[in-house]
Amino acid sequence: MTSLNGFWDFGFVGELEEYKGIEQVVFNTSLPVPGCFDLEPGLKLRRGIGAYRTRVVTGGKVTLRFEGLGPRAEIYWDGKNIGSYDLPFSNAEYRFDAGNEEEHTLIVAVDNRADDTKSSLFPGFYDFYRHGGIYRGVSIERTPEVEISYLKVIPRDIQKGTVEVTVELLGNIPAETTVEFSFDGKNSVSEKLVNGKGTFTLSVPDFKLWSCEEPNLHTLTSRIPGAEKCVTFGMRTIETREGQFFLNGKAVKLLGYNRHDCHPDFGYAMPEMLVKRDLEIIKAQGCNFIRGCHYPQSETVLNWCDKLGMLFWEESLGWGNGEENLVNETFRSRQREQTRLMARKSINHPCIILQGFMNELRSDLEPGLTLIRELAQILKEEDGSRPVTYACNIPFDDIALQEVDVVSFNIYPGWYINSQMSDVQQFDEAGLIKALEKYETILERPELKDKPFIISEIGGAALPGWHGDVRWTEEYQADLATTIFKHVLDTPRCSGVAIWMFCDTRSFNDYRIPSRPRGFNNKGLMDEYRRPKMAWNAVAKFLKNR
Ligand code: ADA
Repeated sequence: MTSLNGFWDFGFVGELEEYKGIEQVVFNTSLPVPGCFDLEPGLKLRRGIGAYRTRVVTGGKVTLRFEGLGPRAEIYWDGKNIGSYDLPFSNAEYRFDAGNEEEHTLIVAVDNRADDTKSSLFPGFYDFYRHGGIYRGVSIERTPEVEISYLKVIPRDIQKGTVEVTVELLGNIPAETTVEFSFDGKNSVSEKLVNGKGTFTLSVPDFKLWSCEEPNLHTLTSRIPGAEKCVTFGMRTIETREGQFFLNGKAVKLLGYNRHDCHPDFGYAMPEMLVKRDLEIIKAQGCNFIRGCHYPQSETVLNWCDKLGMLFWEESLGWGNGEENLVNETFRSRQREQTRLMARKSINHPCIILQGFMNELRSDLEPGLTLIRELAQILKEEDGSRPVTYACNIPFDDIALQEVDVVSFNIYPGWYINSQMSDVQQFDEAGLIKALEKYETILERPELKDKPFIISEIGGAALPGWHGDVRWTEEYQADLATTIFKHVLDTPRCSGVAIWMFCDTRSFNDYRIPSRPRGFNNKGLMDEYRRPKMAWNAVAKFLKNR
């Protein structure tokens, strides 16, 4: 596999010009890949086609891989269109004949203009910025005759140290193939694949459990003649019963934040050092949980969560999708495709203890209910070892909570009016608790009573440096956040919280501007440069002293 990361030629056609096709682009500069072109000087927050070009020496059958880009792109090889990319943030593969062994030209024309068609997964109005760029790594490899395309490891018995391993081959598949496995580079065992597939129960020698405190990892290497694949995994189990989560058989409460994998200077092309630092400061505060809002995550994020022992909720891309999307068959099939891709790419990460989809979809409507069923079914087919959920913002009207394993509510008492509190200006602790208890009555329904409940979003904004005792001040946010953590810890029926949110995040600067001062969603307990607001320090103190 050859990484194509590095400097690519770049040309831009702004949205005020008519875009006539890739031939029109003048490649007059260079930009880094991964990167977001609309954060470059001169192009900051501009909309249009950003075309990236590189040269690759290869030939014959190849596989080109993207770890994630957005919002959409057309891909050209030697001037010929070899595919479209329309699942923002998803990993994608393009298999094609590269031609003769020589230098070829690869162009990725990223389009960050608004696509407000009903089938779009990333339309104009989401509350996080639609950056244009190649967010994550790109690589290419010659496609072997037969390859190990999938290797899944599901921990089954953490007393005995057994895992269920599934292997899939792709290419010119023989009727029978011998596959050799080794854990941590030793102790080989052989098994037989029939028609390129097989599932086996294997024992991990000298295994150590993965937990938040001791995140031990193992590797599994699989080999067939001419191909090899190695994955990292952790020995841990995650179960839901009696309204709680059990990690390795022990009840665990999830305490943490929603985090956008985003930065004002890098967009979604987050440098690894910053990712690691974010996770470390969340952990150092005393938290154990992150909801990766609102799209499939990078390997960088998930690898570091594995390494640091951070529990993670991964979800497919969605934001408040209404009936117009939910009845659109292309939208639905894109959701299904993205959800399946996400489950398969992330299958071996021990950090993922919850899988979700479609933040705040209209779960009060029949097409919402049927899509929830379909997506939950896909996650169960691909995995089955992790609980499934979705973040619901209409708890009293929702008709689909029974379809998933975990009940998750996005609720904003103390911030948005209509959130079971009147329009408070000064912090009202008793009112907040009363409002939370009202939501919690929903959990008394018989069909929900054994499901864990988490508050998947809650919080309020503070403008950094704005002080006083009313809404929008750092003091108000600090009181709100500490009261919420306290309530979650004091309430056995509540199995966790992801505060909205870790740090301020760029949002749309058009018609959302009245509620998004500075062009940012300001509900972070840190600002966008990860400088703590009062609430961050107040929560840290509270969690240390509990
Ligand atoms: C929602 C949504 C978030 C964010 C938040 C807010 O519930 O899921 O993405 O927009 O509200 O800040 O209003």
